[in-house]
Amino acid sequence: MSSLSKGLRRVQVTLRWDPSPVGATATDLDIVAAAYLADAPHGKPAYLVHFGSRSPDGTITLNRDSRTGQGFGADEVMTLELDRLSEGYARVVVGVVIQQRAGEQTFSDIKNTGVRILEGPVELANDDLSAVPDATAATVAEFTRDTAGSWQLRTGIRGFAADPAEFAELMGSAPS
Ligand SMILES: [Ca+2]
Repeated sequence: MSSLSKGLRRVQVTLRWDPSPVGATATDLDIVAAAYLADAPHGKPAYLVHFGSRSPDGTITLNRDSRTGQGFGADEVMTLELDRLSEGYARVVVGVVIQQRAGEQTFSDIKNTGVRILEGPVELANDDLSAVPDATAATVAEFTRDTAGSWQLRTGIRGFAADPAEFAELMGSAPS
């Protein structure tokens, strides 16, 4: 075991997208995090964090929420204080979901998406959602606690055809 690998401590996930054209209904994407307990890492989430739901212990926070994608830089920002999560939690999955009040939209309808994962000034991942054009939601990051207790990141985009409520139930499932 390398003593240099201390694991992740405080991570930010940022999301950006271009607003829909003038006259079209606004496009609303949301960052969602789901925390899982060690005894059910792929089961039902212990809790969810999104624009309408906070983490019970304040360790995962949505700092910025956008309903349109307008403005410069990151439209949504979530902070995960992994080193403060209680030992009962073994896994946190972060995803992006399209709110469907404007009708059925997929990522192919949304221009210039961008997802970045940062720890302080260090960029851990930088991707977009173009790999899953037919999806309405996607997981973008998986944080797991290893046997030494350190948090590790697994990146990769996995698309889902699910509404926000269905996605919340499915986002932690093991890949089929
Ligand atoms: Ca939003």
